[in-house]
Amino acid sequence: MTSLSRRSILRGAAALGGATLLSRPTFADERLPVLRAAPTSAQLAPAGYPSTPVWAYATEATGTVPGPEIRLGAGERVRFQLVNGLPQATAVHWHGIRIENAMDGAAPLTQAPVPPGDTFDYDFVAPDPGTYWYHSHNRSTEQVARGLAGPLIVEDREPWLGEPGAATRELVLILDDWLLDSDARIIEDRWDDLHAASHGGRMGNTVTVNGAANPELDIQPGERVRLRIINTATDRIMPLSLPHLSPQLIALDGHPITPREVETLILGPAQRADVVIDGRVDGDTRAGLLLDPGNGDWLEIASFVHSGDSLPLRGADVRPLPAWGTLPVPDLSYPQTEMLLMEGGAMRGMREARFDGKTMGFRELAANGMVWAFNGAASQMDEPMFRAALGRMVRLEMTNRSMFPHAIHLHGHHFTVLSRSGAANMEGDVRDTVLVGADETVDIVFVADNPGQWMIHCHMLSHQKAGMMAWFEVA
Ligand SMILES: [Cu+2]
Repeated sequence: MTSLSRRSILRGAAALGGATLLSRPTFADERLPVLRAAPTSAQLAPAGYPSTPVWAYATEATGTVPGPEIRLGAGERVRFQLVNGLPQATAVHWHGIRIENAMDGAAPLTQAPVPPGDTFDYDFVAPDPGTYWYHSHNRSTEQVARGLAGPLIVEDREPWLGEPGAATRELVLILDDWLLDSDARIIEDRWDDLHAASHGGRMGNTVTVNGAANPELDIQPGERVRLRIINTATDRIMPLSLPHLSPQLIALDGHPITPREVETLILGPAQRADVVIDGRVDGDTRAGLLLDPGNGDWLEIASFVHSGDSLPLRGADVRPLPAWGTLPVPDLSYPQTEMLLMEGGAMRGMREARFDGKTMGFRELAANGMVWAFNGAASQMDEPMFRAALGRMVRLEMTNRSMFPHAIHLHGHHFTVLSRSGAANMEGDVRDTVLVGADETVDIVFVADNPGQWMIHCHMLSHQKAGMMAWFEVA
């Protein structure tokens, strides 16, 4: 009975040109674990302040900020039924996962937004180990700012924790930025703030680590710990520092790198860094995770409290993470070259851009909520920025002709950063989101090996909403 009805469903899908054919049929009686998005509250501000009404993900009865940790092995499936308990339509994007297009959650490009009370089944393979996250990808300026984000951890392919030179323990640190009033309520009247959007975006006034203001984290003297740091803020670029903890960078955006010492680390919105730290053995009992809010003051946003027996120091050489082994190596000899020109924003602006099928001047664009453009078009969603044949090597030259940095994110792919303003990036870092500074040009290259329609946008979500959004097609 089931197989018969399945077969007729498949036949029906084939008659429609396969458009509705899922890569893996879902049985009607198969219940996926639920991931519910709904309003709740969370104690974000320090003790003494009221709790904050938020929107949160839940796999248990009550939602949490950040959302529950999803953890699985490389090559395993992520399977959830999204249940929308919000007063708005929503969708979940699985950031950095080289996912099948229909599961990307990039509403409205890859799926219709899920209306309040409705559901959507997500079922996909997470092929690559690393530190990822999931978040709302519909009205995301508002929905991510209200709390809809959580960690997605794909474990190392081979054992790493506990091996010689590796860490013995790991901590996931979700860094977020909230705009709160004096009663610790989210300030709700600035979702359409064009002034913020034309500058650095909707900046908060409270930075949390794992949903708390300046939490204390235990560490043993001499203990080597792997931090999986995720910037889930809508707009805040986070310069970070870990003084006295000998930080060494081991992965960026989930992708392993040759371990290297870091003084400061800059994480744009959506970027991740895996950092190994060594607990201090100098007798001091505290060390901090510091953030520069933009004025050169380094504020403590979490503290490491040392207690327990001293452990023998693990030595300066940090064991590299096991390689992915799954990403095609770009062949640079014959690339398809594409351009991405970023224009707009305060202090430079743009004379005109296309929007909604028309060429508009700056004032008319602003009246439509648009203050940024990619290649002379604001929020161009009718047609792709470029098309690439499946398997083609694409070189994308991204030029930022504005006064603000942008965090450019490609969906469905990771890319190698070739150069910044002509200077070769010797480290050859592979990322899914890259910061392009004011007046900077960043050259990236990737193999377009994942078929479908993929968004490319600024991950400063105020900028995305105000024009920095497009897509490319791999077919
Ligand atoms: Cu931007």
